[in-house]
Amino acid sequence: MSKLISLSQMGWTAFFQQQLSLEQWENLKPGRVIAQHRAHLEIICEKSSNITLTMNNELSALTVGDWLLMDENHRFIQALDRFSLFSRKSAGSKVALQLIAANVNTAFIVCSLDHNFNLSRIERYLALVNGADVEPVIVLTKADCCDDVGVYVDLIRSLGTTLMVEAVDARSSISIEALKDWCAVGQTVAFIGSSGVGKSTLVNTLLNGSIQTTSPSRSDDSRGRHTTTSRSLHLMASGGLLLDTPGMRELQLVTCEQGIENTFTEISTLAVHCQFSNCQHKSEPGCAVKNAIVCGDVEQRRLTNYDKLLNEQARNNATLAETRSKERNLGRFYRHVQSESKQRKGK
Ligand SMILES: Nc1nc2c(ncn2[C@@H]2O[C@H](COP(=O)(O)OP(=O)(O)OP(=O)(O)O)[C@@H](O)[C@H]2O)c(=O)[nH]1
Ligand SMILES: [Mg+2]
Ligand SMILES: [Zn+2]
Repeated sequence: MSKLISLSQMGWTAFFQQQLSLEQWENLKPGRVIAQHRAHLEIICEKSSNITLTMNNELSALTVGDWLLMDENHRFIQALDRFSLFSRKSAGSKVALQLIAANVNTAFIVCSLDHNFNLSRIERYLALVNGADVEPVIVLTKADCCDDVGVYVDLIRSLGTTLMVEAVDARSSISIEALKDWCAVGQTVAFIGSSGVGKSTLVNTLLNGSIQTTSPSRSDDSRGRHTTTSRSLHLMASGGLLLDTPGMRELQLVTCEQGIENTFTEISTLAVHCQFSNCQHKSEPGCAVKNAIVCGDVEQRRLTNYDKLLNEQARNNATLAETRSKERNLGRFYRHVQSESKQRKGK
């Protein structure tokens, strides 16, 4: 992102402004993380060229999309609160929860109108997106290859009457015009969906016509060399910001029980009326959820998937808690060894 852009074009809103005192506003400079590398973060600032911050402990707690404050010498001062956050269980054992993307407004849940179409998978993505406090929009791709688009749109609407859904040919900029509403100035969008559904195609079509996206970015390292880096945040011609990071592909359900409840609101609402407070909606008497299934008000598939997702996130949470407790114990052990060795040296 080399063009000089304003704070509001970068996604700055009252939500961030209100976190600053007058003094901070006058003396500090807000910046937004647009790329994360092993050794540095790449930051955009209002009406200035990009800034590279060398990685340290504090900065490693930031992710793409985050806002931060710097002093006039571009020293990191403070990270700002996020309104949304995607995270995942890390593959390595060191950090258990890995941050993927922050301050995303809208997630396009991409699903193709072919054999790949799967309601339960879409519900899983919905739970993830709802759990991250991001607004979901279902994008049905390959509409050009499908004769019954309306049938699929109705199926999506059956998951929630207020769900946003658009059917498109991802290769055509005219066809994806309907997505522009979510891509206006200052809006940050991200993509989620399984392999082959057309995420990259959609990204390319959305970035078509934008000036700075196809050329590799340059960032100066300490020796004045230019290194080519890949950016995760791009400016779209429509004015919005497109966040494209590989981590979004491997998201798992962790700490998103609320996201699951929000995705299956009719089940959570009915559960309140079950006879027993700990009803599992299996074979308990007076189960309002089972009754609704018998009456045809709720699909059995919905309940089965709701259970499956809750179990999945409980399992992931359990291993996360286990990793954390192991780390704590290890920490205690190291401190103990250190203090013992100090004592020995002191003697
Ligand atoms: N006809 C048609 N083909 C599409 C559409 N969207 C994507 N394709 C094709 O589907 C194939 C897969 O699209 P990609 O954009 O690479 O899919 P992806 O989601 O990025 O896949 P991964 O990178 O593996 O996760 C490509 O050959 C695209 O040209 C569409 O709306 N209509
Ligand atoms: Mg791709
Ligand atoms: Zn019940």
